[in-house]
Amino acid sequence: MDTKGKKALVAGTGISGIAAAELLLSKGVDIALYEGNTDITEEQIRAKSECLKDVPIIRGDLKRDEIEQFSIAVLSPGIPLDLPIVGRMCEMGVEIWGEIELAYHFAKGKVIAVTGTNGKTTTTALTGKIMENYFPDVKVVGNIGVPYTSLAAQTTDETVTVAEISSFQLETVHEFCPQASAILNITPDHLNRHHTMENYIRIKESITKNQGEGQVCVLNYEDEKLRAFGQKLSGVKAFYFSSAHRLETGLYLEDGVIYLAKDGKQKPVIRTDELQLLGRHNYENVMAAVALSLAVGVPLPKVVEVLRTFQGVAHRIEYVAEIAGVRYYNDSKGTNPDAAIQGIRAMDRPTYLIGGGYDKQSDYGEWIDAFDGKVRELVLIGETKDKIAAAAREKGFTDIVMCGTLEEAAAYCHRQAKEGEAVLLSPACASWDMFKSYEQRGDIFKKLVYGYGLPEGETK
Ligand code: UMA
Repeated sequence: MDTKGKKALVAGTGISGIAAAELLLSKGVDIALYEGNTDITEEQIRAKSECLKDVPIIRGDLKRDEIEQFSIAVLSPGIPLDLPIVGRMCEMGVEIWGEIELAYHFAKGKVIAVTGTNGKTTTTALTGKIMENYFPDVKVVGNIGVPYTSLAAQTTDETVTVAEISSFQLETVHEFCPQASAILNITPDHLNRHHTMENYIRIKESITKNQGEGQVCVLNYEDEKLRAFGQKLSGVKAFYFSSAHRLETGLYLEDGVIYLAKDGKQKPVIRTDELQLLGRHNYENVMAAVALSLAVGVPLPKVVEVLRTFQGVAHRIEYVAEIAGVRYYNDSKGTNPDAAIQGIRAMDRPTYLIGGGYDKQSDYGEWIDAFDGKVRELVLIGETKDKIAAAAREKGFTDIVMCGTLEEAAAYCHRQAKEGEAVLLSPACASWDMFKSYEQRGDIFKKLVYGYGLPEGETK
């Protein structure tokens, strides 16, 4: 694929669309911007970047005579491929690129790519920190919140780029080829966009599609689909990690110690009580990050130095404050039932659980099973609140409270929770029905909690 002499349409004016537009303009490519949401004005779009001053902007529908001028369309991850305008562009022979593909096309150096339903952000952030401890130039990009296109032009042959890649982003990659990739786990998520689990799995596994000899794909041995997938891989080498089985070759967890095994010989890497991260899912993230780091040549002692100090990421089972003996946790990144299961599992006290949000057509049964007697009351908000309440009642859980807003839900929990209990925001749903992002939802929750008063001497 080549961008020379072609006119490109950048679809979506969120952070990835704007970064893609800036990259294309800096490479001398003629572009126009498309925004489907007509509530967003031209002025608002232009205000996002100085270089958009003279760029044509199309809003709302995209007609055939408008499409004619473009040979490439760069889609933001939030734009589904089954949208009528995308179908129209495909029919008219427009090449569809994703923002990740565009960045990769212009980027240099080595790429490490992390996907999976849950744990991507923690694994990407930790891998990034390990890389920074060894390589001189490291970029951490992708779904984690920094568009790859925003940094692609700054990369050199010496750069190591660690990219968190979502299924939305994988749908539109063509030549993207990481030196080392990881698929952490695959459980139901985003089924309203990908329609079937088979399709979702196929998209996640496509992270390896251009990988070959000398490259590595790190896989979770405890995920049966991924275990089988690794056995089918050819060219690219599968490297497994396991939190439940001793492996002949790979990384595994046994009796609170992470081991590196090669040809049946074991070497302890670190004890889990030396880590700042908690929970089995996090030990899996740690093993994936170690495997990725070894795959690109970081010496084990340089890896372990970072493992000892890494504190985790915001919005993922994040401790907010303890007020009057009640501990508040923000797990706004628990955007699907499986992630929220990790959230409630991590609680070691009776918990007021705030859930609900944007409807991704998830099944909430297993999440409710994971309450395991720990949930005092389930406080529901958002588009899915009735659906979750019905699922909970079906499972015999009836301590349910309905609230109109996050403010109302947090205030209710604050009034009810007693010393020794916890309040956890872990919605099991995306945020898009009421908030711009899960970050915004988590930040608002933290602000509300801080508003209840911090104990003497404690700072935010
Ligand atoms: N838009 C349309 N038509 C549509 C859909 C969207 O025109 O049908 C427009 C919107 O009106 C808006 C723009 O597209 O103007 C938004 O684009 P976007 O949704 O792709 O959002 P960005 O701000 O570009 O952020 C994207 C990712 N968003 C999504 O995947 C939904 C961010 O992931 C990512 O951090 C960022 O690129 C940088 O790479 C967020 C996310 O929620 C965190 N990801 C999902 C998840 O983690 O579950 C996959």
